[in-house]
Amino acid sequence: MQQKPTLGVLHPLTLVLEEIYAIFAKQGFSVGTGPELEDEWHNFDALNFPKDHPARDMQDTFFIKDRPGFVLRTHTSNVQIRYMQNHTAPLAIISPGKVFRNEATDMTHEAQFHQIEGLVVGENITVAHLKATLLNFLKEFFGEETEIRLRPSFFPFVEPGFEVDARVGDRWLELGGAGMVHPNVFDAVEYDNKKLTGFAFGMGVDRLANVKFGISDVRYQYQGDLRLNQWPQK
Ligand code: YSA
Repeated sequence: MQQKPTLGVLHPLTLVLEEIYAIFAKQGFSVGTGPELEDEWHNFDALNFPKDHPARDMQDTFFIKDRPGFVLRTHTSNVQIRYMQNHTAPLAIISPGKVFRNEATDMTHEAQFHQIEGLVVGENITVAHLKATLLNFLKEFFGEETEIRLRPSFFPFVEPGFEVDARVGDRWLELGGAGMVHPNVFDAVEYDNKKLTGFAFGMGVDRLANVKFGISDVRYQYQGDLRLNQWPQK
């Protein structure tokens, strides 16, 4: 007798990314992509990280021995630069992808993980648009009762900059960073920083997936354990 094959299921990260695309598509966002092996100019310089500035250490970079000047991208913010170099404003994009950091791993940190970047540029774009966009996304993703909190923070490529927290159930979760695009970033891509303003954000997709599926450890996402699709485990 022929045995019926067991069908596979989609990985939690795939499911979460598909949901994220669908939510942002409704708000008019396109999807941009960029390379994982990136030159330092796109990963750092154009994003207003001064050379030898300690901010470059914030991200525990993997430098490439055989390709001087190249790194494994430490964030998806490199796509902001690549997209603006090839498109005129107004624009609204999200950009998902793998990023890499040479850091000690624990239940909330992996050396390879996923981020989703967002960038909106136009005339008269304000922090209010940033907050409304994030709140709208998080309410659709986690539920109508979700609240959002922006805490002052520093990223070289935004001013002002924020940490983004969401209250899901009775827990406040740290989801990522955000802010208003720094005028030096517009200079780097030859955008008119007198006329244009914009906001950007970057969130950790693995942490979004873990909260959504009740997965307790970010490292489980990459271990090929088929029990992952049965979370939350009883
Ligand atoms: C900030 C401002 C902007 O205008 C645009 C983007 C950003 C985010 C910035 N590029 C960045 O990477 N910030 S971050 O280092 O704080 O990482 C963002 C999120 O990625 C974190 O909040 C967390 O959810 C996730 N993350 C960071 N390191 C991680 C990780 N997830 C898993 N493993 C790690 N090692």
